[in-house]
Amino acid sequence: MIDRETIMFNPMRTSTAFLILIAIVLAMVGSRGCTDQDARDAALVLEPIAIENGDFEADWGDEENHSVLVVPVSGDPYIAQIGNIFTPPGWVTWFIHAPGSWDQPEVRDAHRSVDPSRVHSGDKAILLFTFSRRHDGGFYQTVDVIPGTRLRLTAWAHAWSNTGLDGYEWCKDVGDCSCGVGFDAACILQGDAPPLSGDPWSDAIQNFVFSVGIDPTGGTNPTASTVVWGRGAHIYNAHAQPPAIEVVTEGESATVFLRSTTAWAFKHNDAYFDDVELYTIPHSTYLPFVLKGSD
Ligand SMILES: [Ca+2]
Repeated sequence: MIDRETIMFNPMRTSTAFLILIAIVLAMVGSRGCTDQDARDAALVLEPIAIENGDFEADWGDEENHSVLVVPVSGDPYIAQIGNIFTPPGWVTWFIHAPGSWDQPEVRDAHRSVDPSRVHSGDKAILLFTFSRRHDGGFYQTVDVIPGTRLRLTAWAHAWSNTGLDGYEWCKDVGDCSCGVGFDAACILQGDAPPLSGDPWSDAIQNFVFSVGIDPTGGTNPTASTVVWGRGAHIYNAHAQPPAIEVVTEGESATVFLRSTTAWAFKHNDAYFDDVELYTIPHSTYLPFVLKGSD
């Protein structure tokens, strides 16, 4: 297990300047401030492609699937059956595996009846989590497509990112408090967060990165060079969308990926996903827009 203290923190007290900086950043980004695609979206004609169980409402019992793609940092990926990974119907769970550095997550439904803030729509979302360990993983699904089609993928996600930090005992283990942002809903583009400083509270903003990706060739290895990933986003306490990704398909199938990556072995590294949507963008609407936040 990675010792959080050895990786990131110096016993330095939070400075007033950092607290002010964090407050300014949070005020600027708001709860859904990761992208400014609204104007572009209004000009697009988007044609949905069916994603099986994209809203994560299906009962796990429909497939009773424990399948997971394990991706060693060296060696070939392989499919395993892991009992505490309740893979949602239509999807395959995946994770990078380097024991002690990148560890196996657990997966299960998140029910609105338990905590409505974890669900973007309907009665359920999906939860992927590690306890006092880091993870780099998510879900994938391969869909049939027409070669040469431009696809656009979006999803909703957020984290509960919580651990014990000196001076912030009021946040420890509190379900609607994430280290770095407190009780605020936050969505900050990767690269726009305050730089790492050794201050534990400020640095915690960068713990989680959510992103979506597409392999336009239909491959299922999330580490393959053919996967095109969108820009990451640090999202906490409430659902928001990391930047969408667009690709042009190269074959008759494409694979969509959801990803959560944690920087540190926080006690509660909980990632929630909901409402995955895939669209085709007709050629007539290929306008010279540039997606802010896309690489
Ligand atoms: Ca849902």
